[in-house]
Amino acid sequence: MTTNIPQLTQLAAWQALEAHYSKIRELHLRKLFADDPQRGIRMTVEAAGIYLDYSKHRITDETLRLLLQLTEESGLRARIDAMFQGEKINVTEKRAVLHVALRTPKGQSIVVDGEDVVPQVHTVLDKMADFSTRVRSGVWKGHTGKPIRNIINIGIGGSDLGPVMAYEALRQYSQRDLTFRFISNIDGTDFAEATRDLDAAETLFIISSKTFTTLETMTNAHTARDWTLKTLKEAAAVARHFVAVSTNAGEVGRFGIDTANMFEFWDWVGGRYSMNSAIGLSTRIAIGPDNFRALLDGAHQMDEHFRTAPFERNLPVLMGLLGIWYNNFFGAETLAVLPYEQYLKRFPAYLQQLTMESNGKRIMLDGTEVKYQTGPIYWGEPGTNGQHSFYQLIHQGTKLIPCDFIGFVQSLNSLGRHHDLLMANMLAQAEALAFGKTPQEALAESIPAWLVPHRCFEGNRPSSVILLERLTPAALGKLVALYEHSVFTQGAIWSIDSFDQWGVELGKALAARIIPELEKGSNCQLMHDSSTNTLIERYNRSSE
Ligand code: G6Q
Repeated sequence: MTTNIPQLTQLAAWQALEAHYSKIRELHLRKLFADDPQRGIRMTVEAAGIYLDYSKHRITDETLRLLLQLTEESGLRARIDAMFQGEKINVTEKRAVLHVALRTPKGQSIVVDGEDVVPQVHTVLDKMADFSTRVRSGVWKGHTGKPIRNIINIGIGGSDLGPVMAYEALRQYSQRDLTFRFISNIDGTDFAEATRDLDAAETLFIISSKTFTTLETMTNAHTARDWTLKTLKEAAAVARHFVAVSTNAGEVGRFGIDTANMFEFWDWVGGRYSMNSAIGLSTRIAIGPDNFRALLDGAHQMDEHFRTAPFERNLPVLMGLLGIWYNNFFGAETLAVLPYEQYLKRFPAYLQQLTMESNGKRIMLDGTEVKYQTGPIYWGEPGTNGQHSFYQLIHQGTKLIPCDFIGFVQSLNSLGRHHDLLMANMLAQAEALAFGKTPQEALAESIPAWLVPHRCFEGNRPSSVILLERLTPAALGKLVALYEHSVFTQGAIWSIDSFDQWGVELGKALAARIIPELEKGSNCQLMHDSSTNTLIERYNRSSE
């Protein structure tokens, strides 16, 4: 593939940013705030119901000006337009990238290969609405006539992390008399524990797999079929207890699922960008069609903001640029995502795939190697739990770790003072990271001189505060789209393909080679390296 891409490090804006970085690298947030009493008011943006305070970042107006210049010189606007217009921007897989179409309202159009995809999206959404209403109301019965009470999504990666995260995030809106479980791991423990207390006659499996060939998912799907038939005996039971979400009707049919019970999506929806597609079927059953619609509407609002807002007021663009500033100039290797909302406990895990599978690349669109760092490591845990574990390193360690704090003004479970205490902690952490505690301040607290070095906080540790009103389905849609587009912004500037994932292939191929070597009675001659051979021999000896 030959593509004309800008040589990032040669751009005037990049070089100006390098010079600017060497001037302001030591500048402390204490000084930046002291010099500008309006900073915490000025350096904020509000859009689509999300308030972003980016004042506690190690930036000046000049930093922002140069980062915005970088978007111009690197052609970000054209890349955004290309995505929304359905161009095949996933160049290594020759595919369009249109998760935004999944939340485009009826009546609008996005054309791929001469075909408007929006009506297809709504046909599937309508089919999902009808099916989820029948399951929720008990009209959809199992093989013995009992209503379905348990819904198990079997999928992995993009066909699991979005559904799990969304179910946990929106539990408050879920139909509480239904039980939802998610099986992803090929480790049999995952299946065994998810099903041990369930009655097969009341259990519906959603087999979620874009390709319908993924080893983990197909192994779990076959185990699920055996588990179901062990109780229900007749093969006809499969039709009442299994539905599929896939792009591969042939394999779905071969598995024995009636393709009338298949919910379709398309190759222009990447796995990690698929939670708004039929992959969200479990979410839709859990929260109902209206709430699911609100989730899509929220995401669409953020899509429109990203597509149309000027970059200096554009939330995903600003977040993406701040990430580049730390990743490429300060050399920060990671970013912590810290939701102060228990329902978002799986959000960091979801973001890990979204960000790292998208931007963990070293080859550019033209096939040459990057000369700069790309995607940082994302990680995190909900507050306040993280405060009692790893925050020590963020406050006083030797590494620079920018943080995203995510909080909500209203709690979904208001219990006494809990929410005020939660939010006080979030705000205090951002404040402590930014401003720290000086030796003078420590001494003024009568801390003995010998202890002062241990009790000081240098501060100047950057963070964003992302504040929303309330965790609703719409708010979740906006948050997800915010991060999706921030990942897009970074990938576009780094000139990498954020939508492929070739890095997962080699391990899969090698596993396929090892599988027969671990099977009982196998006499394969082992041809690996000495380490792998010895480990295989040891495993085979012990498992005999
Ligand atoms: C995501 C990846 C990957 C994928 C899984 C499951 O972007 O493509 O995580 O979602 O490997 O694939 P299937 O849905 O095809 O089973």
